[in-house]
Amino acid sequence: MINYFSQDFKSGFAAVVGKPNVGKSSLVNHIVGKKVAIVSSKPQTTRHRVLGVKNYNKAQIVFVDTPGIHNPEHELGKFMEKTYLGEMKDADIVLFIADSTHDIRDEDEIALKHLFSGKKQPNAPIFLVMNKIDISDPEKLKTREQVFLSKGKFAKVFHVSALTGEGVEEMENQLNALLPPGPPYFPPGQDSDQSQEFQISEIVREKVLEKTRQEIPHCVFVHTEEIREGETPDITYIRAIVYVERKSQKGIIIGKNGSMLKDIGTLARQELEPLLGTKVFLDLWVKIKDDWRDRKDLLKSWGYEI
Ligand SMILES: Nc1nc2c(ncn2[C@@H]2O[C@H](COP(=O)(O)OP(=O)(O)OP(=O)(O)O)[C@@H](O)[C@H]2O)c(=O)[nH]1
Ligand SMILES: [Mg+2]
Repeated sequence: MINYFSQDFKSGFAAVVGKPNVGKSSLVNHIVGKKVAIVSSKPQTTRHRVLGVKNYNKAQIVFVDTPGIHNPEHELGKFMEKTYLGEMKDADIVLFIADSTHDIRDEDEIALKHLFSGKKQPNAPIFLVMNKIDISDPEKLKTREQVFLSKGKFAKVFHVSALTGEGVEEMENQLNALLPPGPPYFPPGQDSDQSQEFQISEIVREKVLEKTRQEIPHCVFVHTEEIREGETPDITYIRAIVYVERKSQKGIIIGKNGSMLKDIGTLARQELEPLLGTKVFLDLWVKIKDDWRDRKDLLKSWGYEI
């Protein structure tokens, strides 16, 4: 039970950073015990910072899930870069997540460069978190860990699996011990800071990522235009637009006789109904916005403040 009024309360922000697809969002979801960030097998799933709040007896840690670090090729990528660099700089603790199932890659090197040199280098202690230990070879893990450790000064190393939870509680205990004194940032019961509209859009985008391949995941943006509750008892009407960049992409998402869009809608509805506690009528549309990832004005209106 959290004791908010304790004199010796501790709190802090832990930025979760690393290259795409290493399991940052999965780890934050596991810790919070709820899906606060969407997850997929495709790189660059997370585009915004997502908060996951975890309360302990006399402490609160705000885990900040960030977009995977990569070389930005579009204005959207620049927004993502600005996001993770800012979060890294402001954090009390930085968790650098590495995928223990493969050798260090170029994008890890980019991330390490940001961590240990450059203008936005964090002042906070940096922890190396070797993730996916449930499927990694223990000997190779040791060698890989040494390579990461040779790249800069890490305060500690943790071995975890965001999927099974192995090693996560032990890591949380150690993070707790290091937190600075301070009051809680969020009230009881609040485990994230996302609007309902953003959550809905992200769930729909996750289902698009799940069902599609190759270039599609990167060129999709989902905007929830309308949420209408109470008009029909126990049914929430949601209109969401799936934006893509090309006509061919629109065709792929709609699928033969609309079958792909129908599947995406069904999967999204199955997740939205328990979240909203009502039945959901999901009105999904696919539209084309040429090169939206490079259009600053559009990105701004969609909440990507560059
Ligand atoms: N076996 C295993 N798979 C994992 C683990 N953690 C994450 N994954 C899988 O790895 C993939 C990527 O996970 P995400 O949590 O989306 O990774 P991310 O680092 O947030 O990726 P970006 O948002 O693209 O930067 C998904 O398919 C997850 O199911 C783990 O500990 N073990
Ligand atoms: Mg993510």
